[in-house]
Amino acid sequence: LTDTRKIMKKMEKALDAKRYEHTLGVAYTASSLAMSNGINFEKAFVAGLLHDCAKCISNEKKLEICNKHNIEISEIERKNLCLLHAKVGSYIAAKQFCISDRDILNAILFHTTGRPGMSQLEKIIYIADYIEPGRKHAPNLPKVRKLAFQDLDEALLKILEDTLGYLGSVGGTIDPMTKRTYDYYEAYMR
Ligand code: DGI
Ligand code: FE
Ligand code: FE
Ligand code: FE
Repeated sequence: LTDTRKIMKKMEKALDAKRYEHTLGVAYTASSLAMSNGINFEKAFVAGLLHDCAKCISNEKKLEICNKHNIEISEIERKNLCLLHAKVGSYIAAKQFCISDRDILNAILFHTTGRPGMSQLEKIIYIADYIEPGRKHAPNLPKVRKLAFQDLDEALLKILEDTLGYLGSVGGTIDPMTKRTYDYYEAYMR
């Protein structure tokens, strides 16, 4: 793995102060979740540091990167360009941060929508993104925070449910992948 401190310095430059604070929150929360689940916490820390590496890139620039490197844009991403930060982030992690670990790249790629059959690391980044100490205003946060350290799958399902509920209430377009992930884990948990 590339030097963690170097990644931290680069992220501090690439992000605004608030987003960098969130990034550190996700990195430390993800490593804690990794520790309590007996998986590689250094990998979780790096994935946490990089998960939003494309968040402060303008929509125009994200589109430009996708066009230039033949990254496919789905219909829903085209309408909600913010969603693209996951795909572009995963690309940047590979190309600019020399991350070759597929699990880390997938954790970044699927951190916004999730996907059916997520790895432990993918779940941990998805959950840490939602519960990190600086995150506010999400419904059921105290409950989900507690749940996260008891059962990753239960926490994942609750976050997916609340995210779909939130998107429904504000009239946000639901990415088919978010719905598919919810349906998968809803059936899986029964
Ligand atoms: O980048 P962050 O803000 O840290 O977190 P994130 O990458 O999980 O993005 C969260 C935002 O993404 C939140 O406002 C909800 C939105 N989102 C998640 N799933 C979907 C979605 N937005 C749309 N339009 N459709 C989705 O399925
Ligand atoms: Fe994000
Ligand atoms: Fe998220
Ligand atoms: Fe995030």
